[in-house]
Amino acid sequence: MNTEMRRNSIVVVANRLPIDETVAPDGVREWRRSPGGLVSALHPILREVRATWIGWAGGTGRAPELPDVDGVALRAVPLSTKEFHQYYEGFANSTLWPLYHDAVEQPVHHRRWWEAYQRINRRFAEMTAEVAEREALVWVHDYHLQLMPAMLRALRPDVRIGFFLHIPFPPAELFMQLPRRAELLRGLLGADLVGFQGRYGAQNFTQLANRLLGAQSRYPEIVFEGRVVRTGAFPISIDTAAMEELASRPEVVRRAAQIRADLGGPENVILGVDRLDYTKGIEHRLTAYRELLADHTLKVPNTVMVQVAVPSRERIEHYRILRDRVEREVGRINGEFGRVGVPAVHYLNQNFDRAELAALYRAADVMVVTPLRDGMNLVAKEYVASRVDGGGRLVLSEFTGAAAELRQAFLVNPHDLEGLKEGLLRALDADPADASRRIRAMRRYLRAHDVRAWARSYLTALDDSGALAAALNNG
Ligand code: ADQ
Repeated sequence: MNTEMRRNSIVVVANRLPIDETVAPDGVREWRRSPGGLVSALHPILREVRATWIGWAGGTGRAPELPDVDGVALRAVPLSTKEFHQYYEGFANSTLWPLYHDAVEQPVHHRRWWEAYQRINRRFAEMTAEVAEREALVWVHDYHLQLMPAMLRALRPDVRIGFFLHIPFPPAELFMQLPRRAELLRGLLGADLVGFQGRYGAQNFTQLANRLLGAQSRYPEIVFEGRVVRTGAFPISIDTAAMEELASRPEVVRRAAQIRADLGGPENVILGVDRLDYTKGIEHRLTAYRELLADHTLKVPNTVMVQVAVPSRERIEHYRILRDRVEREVGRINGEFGRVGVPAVHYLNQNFDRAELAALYRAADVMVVTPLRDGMNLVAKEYVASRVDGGGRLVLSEFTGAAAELRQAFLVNPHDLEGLKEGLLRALDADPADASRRIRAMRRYLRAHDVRAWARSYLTALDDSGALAAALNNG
């Protein structure tokens, strides 16, 4: 098979398939493409080639047979209830997730979890080996599947393997805490290209390969077991044009006005939108807001805050504790500073559709994004792109990947409570002309650096034949 042919076939491997099972009111079950996320990012690319997506469909027990989604074949990997607990909630989300996010919560280690992680990675590798065409491109995503590249290489040395990590890759001091650190690193080094959100991650990885495995490395290349492994920074982005289009719709503009009216027509609306996760710094921003109310710098009902927190991973202890703490803080703020009919914080623990999110973004004078550590943070990018009116101000934590790109945001260190309060006030008090100049500059940046540009740059680096890049440029 010639090179031109082989690059016309791609396998995407991610823990989750890009679909959700929905149950209609009449009880009929059907699979729908998940909104947003990777699948929209990859859609324009997957359309041009023969594509298969391998991942978990969400339930436990037997894997369902799935229909193609927009021309992409889907293959479900089964997980038992025990495997879900040990591999997904356990090793992925209670060991790796906290450790890779600066250990802001204590990582939990269990040997059983590691065994399950190995077993599930092998299952993903075997299914990929079975479906990948000869010399296909395989693109593996995220921390759930770090052992998979090397396992796949052993089974299918002909395929070209890319890995992309969506979350931060930690510095050596933290990574070295992992009991099975060398194996994890060897797993990743099975790839031809290991991509990170930022340069720090790529450099941490390169140094560790050298220190732990004695690999010869000169950034961005690592020579390991006689092969060259490339690494690099590929900051992910959003579908900027789609966000702009959505935010410009008359019904979204009307809805944004309605939201402001429902909030009592305040002068300032401060907004937070996050998955309910302890890395997102939700409590830090609530505390900053409470103190600004307490010293009368801000007043209800002139200023109100809306905090949207999507429930996530609620069976894990850390998450349950966080939810209680956030709810207690919201209750405290409302108890002290709310008025009858006018809460100081509107707390919404729900999922919203894209149009409602866009309306919230457009209704907010100030968006506060304060993670203690975040690989990228797409919410910050979505907010900026939705401000087609040139309004809005973004307060952004320095510890997000997005901060390296959205330089015109009001950057803050969320650990520094005084600094966070000051950042909020700087944003609220900014001269409208200055605020609008900042938003416009960031919007320009996001137009040039959208999710398609991200996927194209990653796949161009992965595909040594150049054939895929040519197809993408024509497409
Ligand atoms: P996440 O930690 O999930 O992603 P983020 O990048 O902010 O964080 O993405 C969250 C997504 O969920 C956004 O697209 C947002 O619109 C959506 N969302 C948030 N609240 C919602 C709600 N109430 N209803 C519906 N949708 C909601 C991980 C990493 C990030 C990295 C991404 C992509 O932790 O650092 O940016 O992957 O690589």
